[in-house]
Parts: sequence; C-alpha cells; structure tokens
Amino acid sequence: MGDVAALKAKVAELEAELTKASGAKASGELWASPMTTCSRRAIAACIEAGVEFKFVPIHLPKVEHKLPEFVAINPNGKVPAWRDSEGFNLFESRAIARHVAEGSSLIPPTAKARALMEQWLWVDEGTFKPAVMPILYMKVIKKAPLDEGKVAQCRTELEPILDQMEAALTASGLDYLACDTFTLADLTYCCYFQLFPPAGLSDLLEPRPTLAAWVARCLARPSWQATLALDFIEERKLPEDPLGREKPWSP
Ligand SMILES: N[C@@H](CCC(=O)N[C@@H](CS)C(=O)NCC(=O)O)C(=O)O
Repeated sequence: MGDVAALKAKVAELEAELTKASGAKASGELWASPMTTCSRRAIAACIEAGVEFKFVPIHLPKVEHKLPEFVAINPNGKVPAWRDSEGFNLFESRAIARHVAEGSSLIPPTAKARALMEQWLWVDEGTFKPAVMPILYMKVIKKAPLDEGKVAQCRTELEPILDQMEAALTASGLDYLACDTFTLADLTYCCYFQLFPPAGLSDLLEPRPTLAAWVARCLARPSWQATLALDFIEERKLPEDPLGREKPWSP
C-alpha cells in the first residue's frame, strides 16, 4: 500500500517535471477588472499558478468591456478575458483559471482529487454562485435597492451548501476541499467569501468552524492578497496598452 502511494507521488512529480520541461505553462494577457468577483478568480489563478501574464485593466464604469478590442476577445463583453501570443482567446473565469492552472499545483495530482475539484467547481457555478450573488450585488457590488425577501431566500439556499462544505471538510480532515493542498476547488470560492463581512453574511460561518477555518486559510493565500492589493494595477503600467490608452486605469 505504501509502495502504491510512493509510486503515485513519483508519477505526480514526474508529470509536473514533464509539464515544466515542455513549457506547457500558459502565458498571455489577462483583460480584467480587479474589482469584480470573476476577474479576481482569474487573477488569483494566474498569480497562484505562477504563469507569465500581462495584466490589462478594464475599467467597467468607463464601459471598456464593450470596446471592440475587448469584444473581439469576449463577444459577451464581460470580464475577464484571456489572449495569448498565438491569438488563442478565452473567456469565462473558470475556463481561464483552469487553463492557466495547467501544470501547477492548482490541479490536484490524483484522478479522484481532480474529480473532487470538478465537483466543487460545479457546486460553485450551479448552486453557490446563484445563491450568493444576488446578496453580494444588493449589499456590496452595485448597492442595488435592498430586497429583504430575496436576501432571506438566498440565505436559505446558501445554508445547505455551507453545511455540505463543512461536512466534507470535517469528514476528510483535509485542509482543502479536493486534497491536502490549495487547488482551484478552493480558489474559486475566495471571491465570494472575501465579501461575506460587508454583505452581512459572516454569521453564517459562526456555526461552521471547520468551514470558517478553511475560509481563513484560503483568504490568507499570498496570491489572494496580491489579487486584492489595489496598487497591483499601478505597479503594472503597460509599456504598450492594447486599448491605446495613455494611462490605463486613470480615474
Ligand atoms: N460567467 C462569467 C461571468 C462574467 C461576468 O458576468 N462578468 C461581470 C463581472 S463579474 C461583468 O463583466 N459585468 C459587466 C457587464 O455585464 O456589463 C465568468 O465567470 O467569467
């Protein structure tokens, strides 16, 4: 049994080396607005995976995401979007995160852990996001008129998912959702849990201590903290701006 585990670890190590040696890691431009949940997912994935990327800040209030240059990458006119030097375009934050994560520790080494990662990514898209986003929109992102009935309904939908996460982490005894290291399964939720305090949702973590500890671990990742850092944009002045702007992101 011990031999099998050692062999699997060796296979994973060799696969990682092979990916590295073949230069399979992605590199390209990430067009995104660091203030949005979806963009933050993609930015954090790029940083965590250690890919080489040029950050192209997209100013949503200036409607830069509807410019022809942007729509050429994402016909939906929504951030984030990815383009590489070969003209490969990609949209949808989870697809971008999956692409840049290739060959990094964000993708678990075993088939079962990868399947668990997919499971939690689907839970995110299918149930967590629909339950949490209306609250985040109303209370934090757009500060739209508050519909207390909708908030209550969304909280009711969120609770069983949080219970599932608490139960899964408790049962596995692992630090993270898919395996014992931080993967896309964890990263995908950072953008929501970051906004739990301003959205008045922190009380949902109080009766779920294992989940709360996992949230704290995930949000403390240096990649996540770098994603949140506002001076991130200022530090990355573009020598050549794809949108031809003199000062990208100037207010
Ligand atoms: N499912 C897409 C959603 C993209 C999306 O809705 N982006 C928002 C920001 S989170 C956006 O660009 N909103 C501006 C708009 O719709 O005009 C993804 O994950 O990338």
